[in-house]
Amino acid sequence: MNDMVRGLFITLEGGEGAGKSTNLAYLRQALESAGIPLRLTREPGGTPLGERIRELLLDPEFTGMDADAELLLMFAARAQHLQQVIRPALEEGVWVLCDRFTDATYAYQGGGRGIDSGRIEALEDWVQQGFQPDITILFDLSVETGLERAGKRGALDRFEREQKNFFEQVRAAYLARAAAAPQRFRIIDADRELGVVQQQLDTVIEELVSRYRPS
Ligand code: T5A
Repeated sequence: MNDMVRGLFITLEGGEGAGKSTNLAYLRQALESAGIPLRLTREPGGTPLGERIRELLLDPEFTGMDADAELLLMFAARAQHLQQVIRPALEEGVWVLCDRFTDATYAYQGGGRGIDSGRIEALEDWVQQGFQPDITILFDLSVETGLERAGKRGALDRFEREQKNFFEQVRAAYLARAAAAPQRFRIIDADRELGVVQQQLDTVIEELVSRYRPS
């Protein structure tokens, strides 16, 4: 019998420029220092096929992409990611820290694009078969702050070129998801300066480390 302890699946979510990448490095350092075997990955992407799909999704050349095509591409990349990276790592007892996952689909394609959540649920059931993150850290911040931060990084991708109202819908959808699943979500006030954001993360890190059970 396999008595390996399954790894924890942790996702990071938030609007544009929320600080996920910046704080992924912080989380990594803290969890690895505690001796936790870790795999960092991202969506869309995380596999060679997924990264190619990501290029298509972010390319401003495809402005006006059909919303269903966008949704299906997200789940195509996700199916590959789950099969090739996420599930095998978790089964080996490795923790997976993933920059965005299906909550982003509900927020961007559901909230932002207005796709009915029932259709997203149908794809989620098909691709994930009930599989969910164990913990989701939501970096919540005002749309103004997020876009200002994202804008400082240079050329804007296809999503970052959307209107403010789109991002307001994204934020509202994320907060609604968090309110509906408080046991899974940890909300970070990401509008604050980095040191204060990381103080909030320290509480989450303590909780995560306390859940680590070496096999
Ligand atoms: N998408 C994704 C969907 O539509 N549906 C889906 O299902 C999925 C999975 C790509 C896009 O795909 C969409 C959503 C996205 O638009 P992405 O690459 O994760 O996904 O998108 P971004 O939000 O653009 O991710 P970024 O990596 O670009 O932003 P981050 O990681 O949130 O922000 P980060 O860490 O790069 O920080 C941005 C800037 O702010 C500074 C940083 O130094 C950096 O310069 N910063 C701060 N400044 C002041 N105070 C703080 N507290 C700061 N924190 C960070």
